[in-house]
Amino acid sequence: MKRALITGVTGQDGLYLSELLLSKGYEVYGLIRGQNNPKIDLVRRIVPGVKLVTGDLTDLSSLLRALNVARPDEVYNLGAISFVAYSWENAHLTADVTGKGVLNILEAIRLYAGEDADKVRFYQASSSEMFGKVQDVPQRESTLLWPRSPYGVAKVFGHYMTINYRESYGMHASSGILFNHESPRRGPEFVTRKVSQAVARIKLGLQDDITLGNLDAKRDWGFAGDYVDAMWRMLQQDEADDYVVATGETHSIRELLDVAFRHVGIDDWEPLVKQDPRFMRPAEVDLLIGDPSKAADKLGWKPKVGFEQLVTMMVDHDLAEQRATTGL
Ligand code: NAP
Ligand code: F7E
Repeated sequence: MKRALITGVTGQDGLYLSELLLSKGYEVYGLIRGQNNPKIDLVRRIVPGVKLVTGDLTDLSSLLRALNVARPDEVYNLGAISFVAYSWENAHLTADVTGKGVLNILEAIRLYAGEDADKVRFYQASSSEMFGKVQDVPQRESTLLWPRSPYGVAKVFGHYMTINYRESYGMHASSGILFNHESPRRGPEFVTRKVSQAVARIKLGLQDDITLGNLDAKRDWGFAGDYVDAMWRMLQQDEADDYVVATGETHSIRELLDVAFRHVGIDDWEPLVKQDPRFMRPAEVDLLIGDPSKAADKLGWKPKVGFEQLVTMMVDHDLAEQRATTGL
């Protein structure tokens, strides 16, 4: 039975990855931070098979302890401060968790495993935000990185640290450059879930309108359940490497609104959408579209859920959730 340790187990991807690994017969350990993390109940409900170990990415000794408990064959480093807008307001913290946290977990693995460090396979959750002011369209593994936020800069540090540990110590350390991926488990601070929740509430008469920022940005949005499968596939390769994981399609926030509102029978959404500079970013990433051909060729990975299916799945989920909580 293989053993895996997941940091960020309480997050969207941590939950999907836990389900995937448990279904493959893994013994799964999830790192939980904080003395009374409110998301523990969620993890216990959705993936009761996961064993919880306490630790924080900013605390190297806690990571060493967690490794000694989990004794993992595979480590998936999904823990991060992941909300880009928040990273400007908390840039040092973002650098410590999202950036230096990667160094901490890599170093903890090296100290824990010693000469066998190559036997503990490592996945780093890198991000398309590293492409920022994009230098190629579509973006691929070789595209020059030009991050536009403290989050993006921290992810670049983690990406290169992962490559450095691979090259310096022969570690099986892979970096997955994942484009935006969403689901009904997405945090409500991200635009897709903010829209799906608001559309459901507007449809049910619980909310009048929604206030957003930049409607013209374009993202390559996929389904989180598909993307955790790509993470797992990376760690099953003989050699560690870096991979872009994306759908190869891009859509604007306006198109997201089109699909979400149309799904509940509202064609003209303009009167229901307000804009506020509060939701604009000091530096925007205008266009993301990934080229997933390396992941397709080497990992045999392909996304299964398309953009419309993703958005309607999220709206349907939020309609059901709002109905259940309000009794409507
Ligand atoms: P998420 O839902 O925001 O989850 C982030 C996780 O990080 C949570 O479990 C959180 O735990 C944990 N965390 C925060 N600070 C920590 C710390 N100091 N020590 C240990 N854990 C900590 O993010 P996600 O969408 O699942 O994304 C997973 C990873 O992929 C993240 O690294 C993200 O940056 C990256 N990524 C995401 C996307 C995407 O579109 N979703 C795309 C590319 C890359 P708490 O419950 O304790 O807060
Ligand atoms: O923004 C625009 C916003 O916050 C998407 C993270 O998982 O994916 C995610 O980062 C776009 C941006 O995601 C609102 O300006 C407009 O252009 O949903 P988001 P993100 O910043 O792309 C990457 C790959 C990650 O790695 C990150 O961890 O939508 N937008 N109006 C808005 N965004 C938000 N959140 N709220 C608005 O009201």
